Amino acid sequence: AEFERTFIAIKPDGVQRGLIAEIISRFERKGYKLVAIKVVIPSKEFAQKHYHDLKERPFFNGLCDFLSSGPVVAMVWEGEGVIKYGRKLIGATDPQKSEPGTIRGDLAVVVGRNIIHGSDGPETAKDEIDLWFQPEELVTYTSNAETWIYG
Ligand code: YYY
Ligand code: MG
Repeated sequence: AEFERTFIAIKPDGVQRGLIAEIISRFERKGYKLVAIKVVIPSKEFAQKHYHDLKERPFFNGLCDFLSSGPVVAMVWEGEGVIKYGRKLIGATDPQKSEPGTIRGDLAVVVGRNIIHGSDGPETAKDEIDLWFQPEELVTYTSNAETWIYG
């Protein structure tokens, strides 16, 4: 089956803290399918493109400095409802307000170091996947588990 796709990135704090496997496993165990992954250090200009919607915000410059400060694990995850539910797995932007059980709720403390990014809707998911990945980097395949996840 073909489902929607979302862009998920483990930010430099998540990578440096050794949380890559922990974060990936939450999406994997849920039943979502990984269709692209790479490790990159984005340039500041690239970070500004990624966060262009926030360019008027006071934290924009620091945010872009931070995103470009080290390796990021960029991913595309696929599944039914993955854009919206992926945001649920991630939790509220401010980890102080994220529920326990969410990635930010369990693993982060402050908003400026909230370890993970996820697209906030279908439009941004498409734009962010196009920004971070070439089409040929996205792999279409059938997971053996699919029939057990979706029936
Ligand atoms: O989508 P999400 O990451 O949950 O939040 P956004 O409102 O898109 O902000 C992007 C990013 O900016 C957020 O993950 C942390 C940072 N940020 C901040 O440092 N201070 C704020 N008051 C709001 C957001
Ligand atoms: Mg956002």
